[in-house]
Order: sequence, then C-alpha cells, then structure tokens
Amino acid sequence: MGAPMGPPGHAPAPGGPQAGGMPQDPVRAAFHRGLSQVAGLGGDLVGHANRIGGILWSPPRVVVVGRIKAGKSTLVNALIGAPVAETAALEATNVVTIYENGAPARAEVVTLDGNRAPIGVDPTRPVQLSQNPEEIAYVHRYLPSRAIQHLTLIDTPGLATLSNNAKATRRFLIDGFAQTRSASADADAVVFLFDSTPRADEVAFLRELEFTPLNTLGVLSRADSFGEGVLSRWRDPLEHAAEHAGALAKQLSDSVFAVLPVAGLLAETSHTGQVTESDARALHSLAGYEPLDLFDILESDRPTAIPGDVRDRLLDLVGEYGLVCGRSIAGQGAYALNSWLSERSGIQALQHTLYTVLHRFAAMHRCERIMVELDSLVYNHPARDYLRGIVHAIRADPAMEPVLLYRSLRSLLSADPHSPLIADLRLLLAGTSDAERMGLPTSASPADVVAAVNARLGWVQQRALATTSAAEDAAVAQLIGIYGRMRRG
Ligand SMILES: Nc1nc2c(ncn2[C@@H]2O[C@H](COP(=O)(O)OP(=O)(O)OP(=O)(O)O)[C@@H](O)[C@H]2O)c(=O)[nH]1
Ligand SMILES: [Mg+2]
Repeated sequence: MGAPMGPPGHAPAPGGPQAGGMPQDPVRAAFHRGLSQVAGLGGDLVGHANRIGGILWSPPRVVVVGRIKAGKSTLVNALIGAPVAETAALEATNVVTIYENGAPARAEVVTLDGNRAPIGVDPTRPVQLSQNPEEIAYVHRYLPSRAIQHLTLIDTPGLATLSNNAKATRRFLIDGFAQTRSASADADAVVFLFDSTPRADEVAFLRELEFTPLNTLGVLSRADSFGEGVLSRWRDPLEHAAEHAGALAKQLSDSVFAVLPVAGLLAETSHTGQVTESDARALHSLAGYEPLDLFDILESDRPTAIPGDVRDRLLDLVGEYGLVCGRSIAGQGAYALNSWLSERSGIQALQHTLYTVLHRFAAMHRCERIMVELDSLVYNHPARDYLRGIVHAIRADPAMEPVLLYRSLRSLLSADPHSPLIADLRLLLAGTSDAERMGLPTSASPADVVAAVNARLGWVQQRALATTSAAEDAAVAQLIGIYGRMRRG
C-alpha cells in the first residue's frame, strides 16, 4: 500500500496501514485509495476525507448493553484489566463511557450541547463526575491498554422495564434506554448481557439497534451464581450456565451468533490483579469444612471459621462460587488461584470470540458506515460527478463483496426480517470455506459443495420471480452473482 494519492499541498486522508494497529486488509486498502482521491479533489473534501479516514483507521467500537445489574461494568473492567468502571450492588452506571486505547491516560466529558471538556482522572480508578449526569452525553476515557488496542469498549447504563411510576425512576429508566440507544448508534458491534433468560423488551430493544446477528454476541453473565447457586447439591452453576447458554443461543439465533457463559466477577478479580497471598491463605484455611459449615461461613453475621471482614473480602473478590470451589486450589498460592479464577470465569473464550469473529463483523459494520458516509457525500456535494466515479470504483473492487453482502443483510433484516434469503446471506458472510458457505461441514467433498451451490442457485433464481421487497431484489441479484461465480470457480 503506497502513500496517499492527494496532490502536493493537500492533506492526505489520515491514518494509513499502521494507524489502526491492525494488519492491512484489502477492504481498508480500497477505501484508503478512494479517500485519498477524494482528498485530492481539494477544498472542503480534504476535511471530509480526513473525517471519514478517522472512522476507517480507529478501532471498531463494541457497546456493552443489558439489563440493570447484569454485570456490564464488571465485565468491562475484566476485559480492560483495570477497575476503571464503577461497579456496585446498588448504584448504577448512569453515563455512557467510552474506553479507548490512548496515551496519556485522560478523560473528557461530552455534554448534550456537544461541548467537550477535559476532567481530572486517576488512571486506575473510575471517573468521579462533579456534573449532573443528565447533562452528559458521554464520557470519553483514554487508557494506554493493549487489551483495547483493537476494540474500543462502551459501557452503558442498564436497561430496566418501567415498573415504577415515580418520576425520578421513570426519567432514569427512560434515560437508560435512550442513552444506550444513542451510544449504540456510534458502535460497530454489541455484547448483550443477560443473567437469565432475556425479557421480551430486552430482545425487542436489541432488534431496534439494527445490528445483525453476526455482530451481536450474547453473554450469559454471573454464570457463577446461575440456577440454584454453588451450594445446590444438584448442579455446578458454571456447568448449568453453559448448558443454558447453549439453549439460549438456539432460542435467540435470530439476534445473536453465540451465547457465552461468563462469570465477570471472577474474571475481573483475576484480570485486575486483586488476589494476594493472604487472600489465598485465608481461602485455603476453609478447605476442611463440610457443606453444612459452609452455610454458616457464607450466611452468618459472625462466622466461626473466619473473621467476618476476611469472609466479606473473599466474597467481594471471588463470590460464593470462588469461596466454596476455590478453597483447595488456593493452597497452591495466589498465582494458582488467580489462574483458576481466570480459567473458570469463561473470559478466555469471550476474549477469543471478541477479537476474532466479533472483531471481523464489527470491522465490516464500520465499512458499511463508511459507505453510507461516502454515499451521502455523493448525494450532497457539488463535486458529485467526480465523487460518484470514485465511490463507484471503491464499490466495484472485488474485495468489497463481503461489505456489500453485509449491507444487503442489514437492509433485509430491517425491511423484510422473515425473508428466507437472510439465511443465505448469513452463511455466505460467516463461512470461512465454500463448504461452510453452503451450510455443509468442512469435511464435505467438492462434489457435494458443487451440488449444494447448484441447488442454492436454482432456488435463488426461482425466488427472483417472486421477491417481496427492493431489499430482496438487491439480495437476489448479489446471490445469483456469487453462486454463479462459485459454480464456475
Ligand atoms: N457473583 C457474581 N457477581 C457479579 C458478577 N458480575 C457482577 N457481579 C456483581 O453484581 C453487581 C453489579 O455489577 P455491575 O458490573 O455494576 O453491573 P452493571 O450491569 O454494570 O450495573 P448497572 O450499570 O447498574 O446497570 C456488583 O456487585 C458486582 O460485583 C459475576 O459474574 N458474579
Ligand atoms: Mg454498570
């Protein structure tokens, strides 16, 4: 990828292959070439190219949404590896906060009138706001953190149903929905947290955000206290949660691509380095107690086995699950206990999914946003004839095919959510081999893949005679092109 192509005297589109910290990919390269040409037209188009280039080269944003107290801020801390988001049993997150990689550590408050003002912040602690949260659009926090180098995280106020007519509650709850909705408009993917089966209004809210199931990941949070809890003689809560997450993934397959069980508290404690040797010793001192004694240790105001304040600290750190199941491993010291907490929490699977699948579709969503920006420039700018040619060339680049497919998927989901073509688009986008794109196992023979391609092509050609919306027309044309090429190639 060469230098931007703007003539001397014009600012090039910003960023470049290294600026986002991600390996170069052909889609970004196509946009970068186009934006350099836009900047080359001069005048105010330099500023437009810079603005759009800024979107192209900054990391995609993942918004964390879910009902009140689902454990959103706890999970954000675990992912960042520092206790920067306020978490509490009673208080709620009341402002949207963006956590972006950047140095020096700093924060800005953006008020509803669009004003941005820096605020003092301790880099290792939550932001203390002196302003009325109702006047704040969001807080933008920069932290030098490798964990958010490739994905910016957005923590949001919890969603809750309007169960109470009290004025303050009502305003707060409506704000929760409204703030989370507007934060999501600027995001490229969603992590949707629920601690049991999500309520209908939460799923409806998720649909309203107009992402696709490919860039929406479900998390069954608080997996360590799922079901009857750790003292139940019937089930290990984590195993029970994993099973339930599988069932939910099927039930919610129209909205999410997976549901992962996560115990955010265990992840936060282990990933923010809070466990000490003295915690490990205190926990291990409980190793010999029988289940009946454990009730006393967990519930009593004055437990006999351990001082109350030590018990409370352990509960804050590792919850009831950690207190009961971590006693033995704690005998090997703080390091072993920490590794066990991280492993049991499910955070590693979550991180893997975030930085692979979710990142891929977040980046695609972002490219689609850039397409929308470019289209609106073509529509509104006096230099539209030049711009049209540039945008046409970007779109015609073969590398753009997945972005255009993604765009079709989004329009179809909003115009015609029950269209049978949605399944084809999802498979084509999510598959990493032709077999997977046809919904076949990767082990399928080439002959089986060809047969499946022919069958899909025939079906889509039939469908072309009976489309029910413009979005379906567009999808059919694309699918015929892709299946035709797959058959030939
Ligand atoms: N046992 C257990 N407790 C958790 C877990 N995650 C969060 N909690 C606790 O649940 C409470 C709420 O957690 P938060 O992270 O503040 O929840 P939130 O979704 O950000 O809440 P709001 O911002 O108020 O909507 C805190 O006391 C956490 O310690 C978990 O995985 N297991
Ligand atoms: Mg919160």
